[in-house]
Amino acid sequence: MTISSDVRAVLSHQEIELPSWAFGNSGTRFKVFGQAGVPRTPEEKIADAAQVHRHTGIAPSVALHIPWDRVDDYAALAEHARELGVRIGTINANVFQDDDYRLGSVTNPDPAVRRKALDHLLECVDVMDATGSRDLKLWFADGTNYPGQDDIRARQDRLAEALAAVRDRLGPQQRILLEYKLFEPAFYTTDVPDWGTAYAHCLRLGEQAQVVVDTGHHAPGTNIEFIVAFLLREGRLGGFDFNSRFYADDDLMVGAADPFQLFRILHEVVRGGGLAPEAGIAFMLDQCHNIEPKIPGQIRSVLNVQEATAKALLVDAHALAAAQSAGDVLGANAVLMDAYNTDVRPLLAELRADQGLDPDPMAAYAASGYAEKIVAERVGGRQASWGA
Ligand code: AOS
Ligand code: ZN
Ligand code: ZN
Repeated sequence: MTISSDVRAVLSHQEIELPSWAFGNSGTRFKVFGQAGVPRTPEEKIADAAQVHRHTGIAPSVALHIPWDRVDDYAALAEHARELGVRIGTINANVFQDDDYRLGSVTNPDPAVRRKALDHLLECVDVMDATGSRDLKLWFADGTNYPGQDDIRARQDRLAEALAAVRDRLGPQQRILLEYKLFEPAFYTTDVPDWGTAYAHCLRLGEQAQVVVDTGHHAPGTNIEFIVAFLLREGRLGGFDFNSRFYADDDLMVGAADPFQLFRILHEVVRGGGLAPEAGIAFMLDQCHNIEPKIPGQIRSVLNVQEATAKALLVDAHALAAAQSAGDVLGANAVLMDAYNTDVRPLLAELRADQGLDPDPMAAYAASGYAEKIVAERVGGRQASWGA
């Protein structure tokens, strides 16, 4: 099978953003398994991300997490990224790790804690100014554990106030990406628990606020592709945090648990025009590689998204529309399944060869010597989650 020029064009400008925290040691609350050669600094995390881009050709940006990636000079960090052939992407704020945030950050009943949290969010916009980043990703761990613990409505008011203050601080090209999550770490109420809550806040905030869909943040059985279709149709899908899950927010490699779901999501992205650069959808990974090696884990994830995208692009849109309008249930389903069941790996290998890349990025990385080099050079690598 040869790849059509349209499909090739779309695939060749696809971009997937890597999270800096995927390269450091990470684990569960039970154990963090350290790996040799993990980065000690934000500069080294960016170098590892650049290595993923070198082999895949479609991962040209890396998301930072403040304060895990705090440096004195963010413009210099952005320059470092450029020298390595990548750029700094989304800035992720962190208002969940300080003792002060026990009862919440921007929704905390204590105005002094709310002020501290807001100051951090505004500091993140300063970082964006220095790095040239477009997006500020906001995920709040805020919520309550017990009925009656705090006033649900008042917490929404406090949230709205903080979000509006951040919105007012944004430059014209900058955006808030508001992420929702069903539960955890709060177990009774979460202040942004679902896409509807995020969407309602974004509507009030205006055009510069968009919803982020983290694929691990829903109740089991939730139809995520419906959410994607809806938000895209409303012009409010800002991006994805891709990962996969078997149970809750597992943060496993995207496409590992349910490649068919990933395909269904990307089909809706294609259907809604979300792959066009002007749609502004940020395709990000949000994963933790607890037991697998990190750089190959990221390469595998990027390839999984690319394969699902290629399959989604192979859906015969005319045949699908014809079957749908004829009420041909089985025929319409067959059109989708034909695309999903296509082995796109040869097409993608061909595309990479045409771009001057090794057709097999996993093998190319293994043969590159980079893994051995970082093990030899880096001693005392950092944990992703609480080394600032
Ligand atoms: C938390 O569950 C979320 O997925 C966030 O995106 C989180 O901020 C990210 O994992 C790193 O901070
Ligand atoms: Zn996330
Ligand atoms: Zn998450």
